[in-house]
Amino acid sequence: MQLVLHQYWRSSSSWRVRFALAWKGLAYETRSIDLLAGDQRGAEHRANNPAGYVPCLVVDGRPLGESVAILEWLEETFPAPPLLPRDAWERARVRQVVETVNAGIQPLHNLSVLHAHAAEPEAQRAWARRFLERGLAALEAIVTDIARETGRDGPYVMGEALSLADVVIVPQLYQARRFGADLACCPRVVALDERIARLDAAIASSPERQPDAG
Ligand SMILES: N[C@@H](CCC(=O)N[C@@H](CS)C(=O)NCC(=O)O)C(=O)O
Repeated sequence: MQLVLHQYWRSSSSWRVRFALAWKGLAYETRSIDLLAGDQRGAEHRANNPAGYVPCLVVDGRPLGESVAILEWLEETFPAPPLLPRDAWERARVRQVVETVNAGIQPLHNLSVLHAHAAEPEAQRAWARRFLERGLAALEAIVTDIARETGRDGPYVMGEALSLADVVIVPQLYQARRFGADLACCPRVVALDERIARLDAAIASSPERQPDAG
């Protein structure tokens, strides 16, 4: 099976997919979509992903957009090593974390949203920080509640087993630091991030390791 990831080095949604591919030991090629040059809005990329965003995974010539749809497809197609728990309730808790990031935080600091909000970089950063800090405080409450509910206190969100919850946290914290968000609101998330970021799969998939890193 040929996997080609259309992505951008600093995109957190792209990093989620690279992290899962690395964790599952899957070989893939990359194509860089330069977000600063506007490649994501071009006809060629939109033919693959009509939303005009990265990432897009092209599987044997068939394109699939939306990082969470891609992560779920990867999990179903390559179930080992797993990134979702066996228990249905725990899977739902993992997805709650994933959607808190994917739907509740990341869209608000997306490039096109920042540009629509303001032309000045400092106003864009202030907007991003506002929603990052609100979202990360919610994420902190959720992962704290999961730890209490499961009785497992790390090293990862669901305990000993890495999950999609961890896969989305590391790229999100990377962006939070880029925008200068105050992380005092989420000490547990910061501690999780530090542990997850040490994994080989997180390091290999990190922005600075990508061929298009600038
Ligand atoms: N929910 C989408 C979000 C994709 C997304 O927002 N991608 C960003 C980079 S992380 C993007 O392509 N932004 C380009 C733009 O806003 O023009 C996903 O998870 O794939």
